[in-house]
Amino acid sequence: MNKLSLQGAVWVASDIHLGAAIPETARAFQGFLDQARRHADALILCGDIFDAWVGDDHALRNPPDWLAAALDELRTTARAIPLWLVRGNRDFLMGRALADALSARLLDAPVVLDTDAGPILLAHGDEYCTDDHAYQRFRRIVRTPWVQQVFLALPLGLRRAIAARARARSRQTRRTKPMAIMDVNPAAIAQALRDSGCHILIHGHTHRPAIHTLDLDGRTAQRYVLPDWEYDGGAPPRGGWIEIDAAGIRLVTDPESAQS
Ligand code: LP5
Ligand code: MN
Repeated sequence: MNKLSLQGAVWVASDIHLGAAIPETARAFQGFLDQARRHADALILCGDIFDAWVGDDHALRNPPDWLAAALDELRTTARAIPLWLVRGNRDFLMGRALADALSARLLDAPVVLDTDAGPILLAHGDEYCTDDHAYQRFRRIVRTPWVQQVFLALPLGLRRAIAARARARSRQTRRTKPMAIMDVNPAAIAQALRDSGCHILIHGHTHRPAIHTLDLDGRTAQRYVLPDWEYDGGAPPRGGWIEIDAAGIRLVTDPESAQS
């Protein structure tokens, strides 16, 4: 199991899904990054930072304006505090070239964080949605190294088309999928905690921010779910993060505070 020791105030956010048509979400996230630079000692972005990532080259060679602005903010943050990037199910193709260009570091998850609040298991969370067999099949395929190499060797335009097709298919299948199977499986969570030796888990992906208390073999454990970010959809704004320090772990879900 991967391990990382982080002292001081560690902030964690995920599921921002940065893309071309979400200016208000991008603005709120910039406000959050500014706060993190001022108040955190390290920042972990725990997956699905981007809406769909088709390879580092498209970002580094000639990024569209929205992406260039996002990369600048991330680079500014990484130069102020250590910035760790965890891959999610939308941006599992983020690579070393991107991390280096941002002065950030990739963080392979699941990972045990050794923090001032104690040991914490951290993961994006999609790996725990084990009842979603169609997704887990898709995940096994797209996480296969040779499949990724073949995909990354394709012309950028074709990669973008495949990603758009996968996004469309995902939106379509989600409409009919029972909500329950798109959440984490309790047995998978319990086993992950047992395997890690932790009694605290932080993950994102499900877009169901909450703090859950569970019994793990007679001991109390807690599962923190990170908020997703959505300021453009017309619905009530969603956003937030988790703060870890010697005083404990806090889930911040007040979207307005991301902008202050
Ligand atoms: O992402 P979201 O929140 O909508 O739903 C996820 C699961 N879906 C996915 C798919 C992603 O959205 C696709 C992102 C593409 C990134 C670029 C890489 C492109 C290919 C790389 C090849 C190496 O993660 C969804 C879960 C849901 O979370 C809740 O947990 O249910 O899972 C599914 O929808 C599973 C579907 O059955 C499979 C979806 C993709 C279908 C593949 C078609 C690819 C087109 C090929 C054309 C040649
Ligand atoms: Mn996700």
